[in-house]
Amino acid sequence: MTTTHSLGQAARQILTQNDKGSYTIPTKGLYPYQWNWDSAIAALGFAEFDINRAWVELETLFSGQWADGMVPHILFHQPDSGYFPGPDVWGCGGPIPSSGIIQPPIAASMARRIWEKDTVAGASRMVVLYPKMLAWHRWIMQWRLDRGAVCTTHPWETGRDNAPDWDNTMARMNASDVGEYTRRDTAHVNSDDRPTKFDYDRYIKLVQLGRKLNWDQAALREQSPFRVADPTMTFTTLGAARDLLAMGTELGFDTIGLAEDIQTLEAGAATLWNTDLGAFDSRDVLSGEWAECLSNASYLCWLGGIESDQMMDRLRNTLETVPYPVPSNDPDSDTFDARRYWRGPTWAVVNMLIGLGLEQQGHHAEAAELARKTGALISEHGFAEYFDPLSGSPAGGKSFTWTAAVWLAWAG
Ligand code: 9YW
Repeated sequence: MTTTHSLGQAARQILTQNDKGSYTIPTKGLYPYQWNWDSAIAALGFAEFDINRAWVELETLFSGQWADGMVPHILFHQPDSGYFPGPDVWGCGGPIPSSGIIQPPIAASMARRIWEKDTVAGASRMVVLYPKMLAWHRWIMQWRLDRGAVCTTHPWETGRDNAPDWDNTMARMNASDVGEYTRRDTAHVNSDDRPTKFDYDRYIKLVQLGRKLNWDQAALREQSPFRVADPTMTFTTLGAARDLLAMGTELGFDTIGLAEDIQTLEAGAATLWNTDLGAFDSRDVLSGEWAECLSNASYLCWLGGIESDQMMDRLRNTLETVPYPVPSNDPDSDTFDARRYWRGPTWAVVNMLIGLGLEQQGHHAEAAELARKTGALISEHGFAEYFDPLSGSPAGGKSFTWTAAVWLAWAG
């Protein structure tokens, strides 16, 4: 029988095996670089047994920050032919070869939790880290708002690659001239569980457009066919703004504008409420259409400090009726697919972010229930990238960093 103790050891071992010295890869083979929000989660996991290594993880992430404040979604520290698209395709000019888009900005919220465990040494680490985190926040506020909600400019930015949230927007895009390319992801894992070629053509098309425009945000805002205000980006930015304000106030750092930003983002979060759906939803900024998607990101409202009785009713129902919650797509939706990446599967990492939000807002019973169910899922089915929400069966990459970190920091 596997005990909590031995699972804890296995989780540490995964972090250690995926540790490249100053950054952690999500999993061997499939994802051989440093990913932005994975790294913030890895840091929280490291903080359970090596707090210095936790800080180093965040410091390495911010060493890839661009001069304008942007923090890329992937840092290509070392060449690796096992992943596509690599730095040659992105054509970016930051201090470290990188992608040209971001990911959900959870680093500040994870940094706050690590700092609370380590306020003495943490205060000096924060002297360097805090201004960088604030600069990234300001970059997002400058370039990504629509009616106060935060927009994603690429499905990869939300970390929810092929979520049905983007289906209508992607269907309107023409990618017929994307050219030939070879995917590498399907060489590592089952292609039936991955985004389709239709999706990938459009992912690459958007990268080509960004590169053509030199990743100029003003030009991209004018010309990109993909701009969607989304719960992932909005709630994580809102949560990060609150955490930056709390840390900055406590440590006596620059907090100028943060209180106003929080008000702006709160108003933006309200624009994501789809009354007919009865949930927080994604909104295509260019067409004005709702995605009509209840996703696991809809439940990140609490992480953003936003209360919703209707979301709470839905969460309780999901906890009762779905065998392995929280599914990334509503099981009653026509687009639900229990195995295909962000179109149905349960992601332990999103569960933790939902759970941390619930705790922060004082919903302790629901937070504990979600942590218990996530812990059971991991202990029965291992440290997989994600899981089938109906059977619990593991899918995607194995020995996955963030699933191990979730066990250590929250579910174990
Ligand atoms: C890709 C690394 C990343 C995650 C994303 C996930 C996937 C990368 O893997 O995206 O190439 O599809 O969707 O959330 O950060 O784990």
